[in-house]
Amino acid sequence: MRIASYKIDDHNQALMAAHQRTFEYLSGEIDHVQDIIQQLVAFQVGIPSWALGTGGTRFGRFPGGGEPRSLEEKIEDVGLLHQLNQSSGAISLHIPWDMADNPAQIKAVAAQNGLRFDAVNSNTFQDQPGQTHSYKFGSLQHVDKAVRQQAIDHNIEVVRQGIAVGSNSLTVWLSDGSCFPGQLNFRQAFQRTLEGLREIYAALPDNWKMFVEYKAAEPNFYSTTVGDWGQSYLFSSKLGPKAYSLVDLGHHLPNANIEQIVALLLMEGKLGGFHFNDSKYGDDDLTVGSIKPYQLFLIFNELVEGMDARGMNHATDLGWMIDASHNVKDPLEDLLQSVEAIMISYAQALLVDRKKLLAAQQQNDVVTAQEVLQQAFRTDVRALVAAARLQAGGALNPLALYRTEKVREALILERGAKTMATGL
Ligand code: AOS
Ligand code: ZN
Ligand code: ZN
Repeated sequence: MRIASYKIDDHNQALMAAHQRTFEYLSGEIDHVQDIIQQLVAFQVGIPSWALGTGGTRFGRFPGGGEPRSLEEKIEDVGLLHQLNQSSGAISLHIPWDMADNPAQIKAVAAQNGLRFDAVNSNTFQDQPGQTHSYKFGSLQHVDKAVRQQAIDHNIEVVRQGIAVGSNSLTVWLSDGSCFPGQLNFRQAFQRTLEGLREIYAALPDNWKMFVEYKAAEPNFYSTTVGDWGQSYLFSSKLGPKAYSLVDLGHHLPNANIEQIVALLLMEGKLGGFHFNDSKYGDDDLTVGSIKPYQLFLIFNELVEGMDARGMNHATDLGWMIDASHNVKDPLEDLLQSVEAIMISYAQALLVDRKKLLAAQQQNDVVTAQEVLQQAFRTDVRALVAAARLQAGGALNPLALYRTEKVREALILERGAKTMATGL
């Protein structure tokens, strides 16, 4: 379904006077407002295909109805989000959950919805029906060459499918590791994994990137073969210039200083992209910005500083993707909230007075340095983000319009109340 454009116009007209008031006040406080708005308009976040259905835990899943039943419907859902916020212009596919058997048609549906394809994800953490070898004891790290070969072949097939739809990056997240001390020879597991990644890397087209995603624990609870940014960095630097680390915010040990990790990976030219989400305890995959918004801002602060120092394009030089889904919200509302949180943090990071911060750092003026950061973080930039949306043709308040248009109800009518999106 699509929302008629006059409905977006009517919605915007109804909110315009209030928006203008806050926007005018805010623009009086900020330098280069128009430049910032242009940067916000250009910034697009990739939506994971697996977050369009209701998430679950190993204890249960409570699907909400109207979930997409096919890849085309997943693309249409992301198209809806993009129509509302104009900041969700990409979808990230997960193979084999999203088999694109008919790439030409899939590409056409994406184009109709104004979307491009972000990184494609491989899956060697589940056994699929009819699969020859099991991944119970890992995939690329496995002691049996035949299992490793199956995982390599799968990743190469994912690249093939990605090429067919016009993606240009592969995210490899391995659940490989061990559950108990003694189970695994760490060094050999690393070397076997590297060997497999090298074969996959060799199959990448020249303009492709490989993102090596790391994760501290789960499903393996003693060791993970790509367990932290150090291991991911080792793999990506040994692989070559097309390989990068991918930072999923929920994949660190508690209280890890993620912004420092981001700064150093960026410095080394080895930061490839993000899986945004939020967490209280572990890989909770909660709505972005719902638990630790200051951390998210500090990460964006390092990103803006580091990307500018390297002359990078904020919008295009890293993969910006969400990896969040939960079991008690309408997935589309959850994603609207996540994208909004990302845009807010990015806008706040653009407001940081860099000269003043640098001077404070040079003078060891700790108080001023903190004030500079918190001045930006405590600025309510929602009107700025809304102004960018308005300029791009989106809705001033996407969530409100989603509700008044009864989008979920319409999707339930169209697709049924008992639908189950493919994915976890
Ligand atoms: C798993 O924890 C990772 O975040 C991966 O990115 C994974 O492929 C994705 O979450 C889908 O399960
Ligand atoms: Zn992830
Ligand atoms: Zn995860």
